[in-house]
Amino acid sequence: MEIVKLKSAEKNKLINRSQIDAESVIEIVSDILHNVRKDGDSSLKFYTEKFDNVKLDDLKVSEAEIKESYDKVDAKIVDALKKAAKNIKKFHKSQIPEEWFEEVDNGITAGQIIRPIEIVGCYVPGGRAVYPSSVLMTIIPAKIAGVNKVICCTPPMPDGSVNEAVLVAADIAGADEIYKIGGAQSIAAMAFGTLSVPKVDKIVGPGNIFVTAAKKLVYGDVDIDFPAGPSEVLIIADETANAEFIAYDMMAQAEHDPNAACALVTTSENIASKVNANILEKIKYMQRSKIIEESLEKYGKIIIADSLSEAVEFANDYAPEHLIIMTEDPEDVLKDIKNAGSIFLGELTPVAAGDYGSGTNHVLPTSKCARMYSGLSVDSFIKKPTVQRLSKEGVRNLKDVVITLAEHEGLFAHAESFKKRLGED
Ligand code: HSO
Ligand code: ZN
Repeated sequence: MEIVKLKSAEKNKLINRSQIDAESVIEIVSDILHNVRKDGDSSLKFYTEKFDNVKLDDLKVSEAEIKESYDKVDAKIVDALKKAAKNIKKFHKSQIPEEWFEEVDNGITAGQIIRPIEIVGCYVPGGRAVYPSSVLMTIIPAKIAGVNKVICCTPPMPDGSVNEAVLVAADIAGADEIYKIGGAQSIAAMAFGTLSVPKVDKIVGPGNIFVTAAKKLVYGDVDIDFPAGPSEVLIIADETANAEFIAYDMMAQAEHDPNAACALVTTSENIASKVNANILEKIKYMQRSKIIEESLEKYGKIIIADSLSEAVEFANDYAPEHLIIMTEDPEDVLKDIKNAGSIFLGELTPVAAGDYGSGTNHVLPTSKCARMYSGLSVDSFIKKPTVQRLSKEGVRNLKDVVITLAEHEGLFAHAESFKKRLGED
């Protein structure tokens, strides 16, 4: 990888990475959405045959299939999923917000109550990215938030089955229903509802470009999480960092996708060249070396900063999905971090910890979206209706504000509704 100086390089070029070009598939996705909305299940079966090469009579995964999946999955994997689920549950329970009320002014109390979304749909990709861990990450926070029904959609294999580890993970996480539907057609099914698939209020979970385009198009009919692009990591390191660890952290993210973006910004030229040498040496032994090579070639960067504060400023501009801070005092650096999906402190905390078991969520904003989005959390699945109550004193207290502003806005029924409470005309 090329090693560049932050000062001399064009910052925008360094920050730039793969963008999700949903525009390019809008037409075919719109067509799919339209047809599923019009023809329901028969259209879902048509697309499943067309895209997944299987003719299905029943789109729903049966209880028996879920039971059998446990026998097909190695006991070690079931155990690992259970342990991961335990930590993810514990972490997300702490995210449950409190309801509150306060006296805003004399006689006026107001506050917020917490209510879960009623029904949620989680998309689980097939293909290269069959990740049972992501099944835990989408379903568990919804269940912890108190969502009444969580359904899952995932593409079937040509024999009509669904990946057994995905089924086990969905069962451990507490999914209520699982459907063998993938792609844009599954997003349409969940957004509009069909005879077999219930209409949901919110759709979450990563997917390919068709899924992402479909989610964007149904936004408004339902809520969605955020557009999910290829994985990313940015590492901030000083001279105390471990170059070998950094090399593996970069390769770990790069192996997700040829379009993944992995960058290191460091104050140490020594670390920069050591990381480069480590990657060159180790890449050939990695099972996914082709994907890693392609990703690092396209979006891999090693950048030298003059100071730690310059590195932090760069990180904030980069707004990475994952940020690793490998410096002498990571907590001190953390104070100045503004934009990042999930943050990993110290050399013993690889992104893989958060991917699988530290409890935090790994469905995170990419492509600079960490500037305005947080990752999936309990908050993603709740609403906070506001509540207020006025006493006689409160009505008297607020009279001038309400009547004056209502009359100014020409809304005399508003003013009148208030005057009535005062017992005045
Ligand atoms: N790092 C990925 C999530 C994942 N890793 C799933 C392993 N499995 C999110 O960018
Ligand atoms: Zn990962």
